[in-house]
Amino acid sequence: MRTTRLGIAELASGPLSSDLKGADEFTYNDAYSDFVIGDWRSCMLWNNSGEAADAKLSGGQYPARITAFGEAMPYLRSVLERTFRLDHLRFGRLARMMPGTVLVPHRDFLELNEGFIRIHVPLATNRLCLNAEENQAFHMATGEIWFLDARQLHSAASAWDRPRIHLILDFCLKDSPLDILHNPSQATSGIPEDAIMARPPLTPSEQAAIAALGDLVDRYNYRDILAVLIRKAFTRDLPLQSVFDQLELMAERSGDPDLIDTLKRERLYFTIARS
Ligand code: YCP
Ligand code: CO
Repeated sequence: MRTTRLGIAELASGPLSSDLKGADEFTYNDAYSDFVIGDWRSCMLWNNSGEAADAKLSGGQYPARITAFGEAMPYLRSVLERTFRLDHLRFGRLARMMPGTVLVPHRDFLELNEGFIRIHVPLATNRLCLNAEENQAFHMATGEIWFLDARQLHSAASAWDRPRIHLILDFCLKDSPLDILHNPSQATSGIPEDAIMARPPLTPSEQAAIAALGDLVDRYNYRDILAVLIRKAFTRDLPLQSVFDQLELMAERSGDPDLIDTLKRERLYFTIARS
């Protein structure tokens, strides 16, 4: 199944905000910081060991064990127990994305033998918080339950001035992603229209401005230029793969062989293989 909105979790704003207030004080880890430009951190609520310090996804056992941080969100836990078949849950995390952050376009699960059914439930978000997949940008609203096909190239960006908080759940189930729900509704297909951001094409002068960054790029600033390109992909019709293409063209224009080599390696790591 491709990325789809599966349904809506009924979240009562009072009890949810009291859970989230507590979550302000949780310890967020730096796992996966190489995918982040800005500040994106996560906090384990369920994992293999029940120890929040085990911060990375791995193969392993289910049902997952709840951590002390998971226990400290009793309202969220009650909603999740009612909504999801938690006996198939492997990992549950809070992901906190700070203002101005972007994720480098990547595919997930490349380092694992098997992937998971990846679910996002936004808990605190705004229309200025977007995800992108291949050649689409979209917004996931508070309480919506999304299946994200995380094996597709994807990214995220926030232009909101507050932390974007998502719950990320990884399930192990051979059946359709819909089967992680106690009460699956009609299967829809693809990203719904009302979630998609209109992205007009790059204007000729924007294209020229991007090409000219090849005169500026070097090994000290290429992450900044990468961030500019990623951000542009959320407002302009710029497929995520072409973010890497454009950066590679700039590196070639710069004539720096080390930079060209670094970009090739990084693109491979984010999109093809982690070894
Ligand atoms: C995600 N993938 O797409 C995560 C963020 C890196 C791995 C961190 O939400
Ligand atoms: Co990802």
